[in-house]
Amino acid sequence: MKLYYAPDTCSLSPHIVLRELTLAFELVKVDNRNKLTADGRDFRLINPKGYVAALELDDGQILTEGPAIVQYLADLKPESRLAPPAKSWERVRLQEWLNFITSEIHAGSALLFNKALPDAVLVIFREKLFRRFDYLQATLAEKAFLMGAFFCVADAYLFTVLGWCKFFNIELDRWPALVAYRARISARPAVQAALRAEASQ
Ligand SMILES: N[C@@H](CCC(=O)N[C@@H](CS)C(=O)NCC(=O)O)C(=O)O
Repeated sequence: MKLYYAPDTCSLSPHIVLRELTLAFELVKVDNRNKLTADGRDFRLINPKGYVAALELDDGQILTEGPAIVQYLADLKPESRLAPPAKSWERVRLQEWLNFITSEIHAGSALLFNKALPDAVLVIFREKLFRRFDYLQATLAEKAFLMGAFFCVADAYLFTVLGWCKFFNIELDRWPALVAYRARISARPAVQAALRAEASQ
């Protein structure tokens, strides 16, 4: 498998999952500005959507969309318990979290990268995001990870998108459970390895 990624982006989530599962994979860096891969190919020919993450399977198929990729990966090694079994009620709960993260936190944060937006609009988006953080604070004050006691693929995703707060000068201290949650996940060897690998390429 090959993971097409760009540093400091949402592709860190499937990257962490690949390492948590100890699956064999190759990392291919993408320059998101010129849409070229590190080996000089046009990334839009690999993923016509033009964004990371994209996972190339050994049979050549390309899978996109972070929530789909991480579930596909977790199902390759169900014994890892990174996702509850398909068709279980718990799996629906996982999908509820993945959808919340992708539509409310990931998409909500991505807007803040837009330098063309006037400050008054950014304030509105920030406040909306903060209400989502309030909800996460209440949830994670009660449990170590989103699904309870065990780390799951949604935690890799939430960890990734919360990491962007540093780019927006958002201090997470206002949500102490989120600070503790990030620290807990950051200490995982697979997470450290993913961050090191992305920094060194
Ligand atoms: N819906 C996609 C969104 C992926 C996405 O937003 N990728 C960003 C990085 S976090 C990107 O590569 N943006 C570059 C672009 O859109 O040109 C997913 O959830 O995987």
